[in-house]
Amino acid sequence: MDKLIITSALTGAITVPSQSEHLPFRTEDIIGDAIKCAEAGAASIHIHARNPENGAPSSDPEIVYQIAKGIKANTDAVVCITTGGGMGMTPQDRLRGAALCKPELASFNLGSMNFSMHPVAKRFNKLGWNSDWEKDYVEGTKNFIFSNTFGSMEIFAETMKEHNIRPEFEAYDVGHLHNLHFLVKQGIIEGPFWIQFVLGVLGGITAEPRSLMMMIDTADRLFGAENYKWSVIGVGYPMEFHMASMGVIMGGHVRVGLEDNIFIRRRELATNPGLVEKVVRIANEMEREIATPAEAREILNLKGLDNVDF
Ligand code: KMH
Ligand code: ZN
Repeated sequence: MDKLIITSALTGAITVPSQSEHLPFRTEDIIGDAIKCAEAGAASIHIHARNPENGAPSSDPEIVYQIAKGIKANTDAVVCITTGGGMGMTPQDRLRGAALCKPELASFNLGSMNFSMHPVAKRFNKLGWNSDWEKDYVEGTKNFIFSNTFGSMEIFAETMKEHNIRPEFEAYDVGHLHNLHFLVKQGIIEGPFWIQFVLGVLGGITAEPRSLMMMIDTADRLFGAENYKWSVIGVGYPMEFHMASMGVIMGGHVRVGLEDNIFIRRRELATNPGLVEKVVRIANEMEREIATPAEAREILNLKGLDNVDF
């Protein structure tokens, strides 16, 4: 087995500050968490920008740049910049940060889907929200379609090729793997692939062991096991740790972070470094070694920190 690549997804665009006091949204706090996660064992840091004033998801490329630069100044972790963005952003908005920074990795979402967290709103309608935008944002996901058409996927592919960015393919359901296969057959994308199985989004496949097995079986059949590496993230608690454990024992890789899950144990809020530390403990118990950023670069064949623009 390869050494284990741990990705930390620090803040994302679905968790809102009312859900956790530990969710970083100020630029310096996002950078601070990235440094601590890298020290804890994360080889890759998945970043989104937030409005530093109120914590709302942002597509401002300047903020993305500041975050990426702050991480690079303090760690050699791989920086993976989102192109998934958040609700209300166009594909062009979503690409701006990656196009400016030309990172080693950027997310590449493999299909359109419902993408909802509206059940969370019920709880905070009772408890109260920290900021005005949160209620509308969370409730608004009930009617949100996360748009990744074939037209926009072509644009994502062209832009990433132009800037020599390796895509991290985000697959939320089995059909997304067939979409990737189609893009490959069309000559739009070439292997080998780095695929993140994002399981448990309301609108995608569940974060259950049998769902992950189906994703792996499908990817093996479409691409051949030797032509791709996979990582998994289970959205929500305790699914994040169930999927992490499977990633560890099956030779895949693992993503964790407050972007997708806010608990470390039942009813106990997590911190980003705490989530990485928990995966390291699971991996240690299973005698799976943890990859350094340098080893992750080798495993994923990345262009290196000297070739990014931040
Ligand atoms: N938070 C994940 C469910 C992206 O950034 O491109 C979605 C995600 C997408 O990570
Ligand atoms: Zn993300």
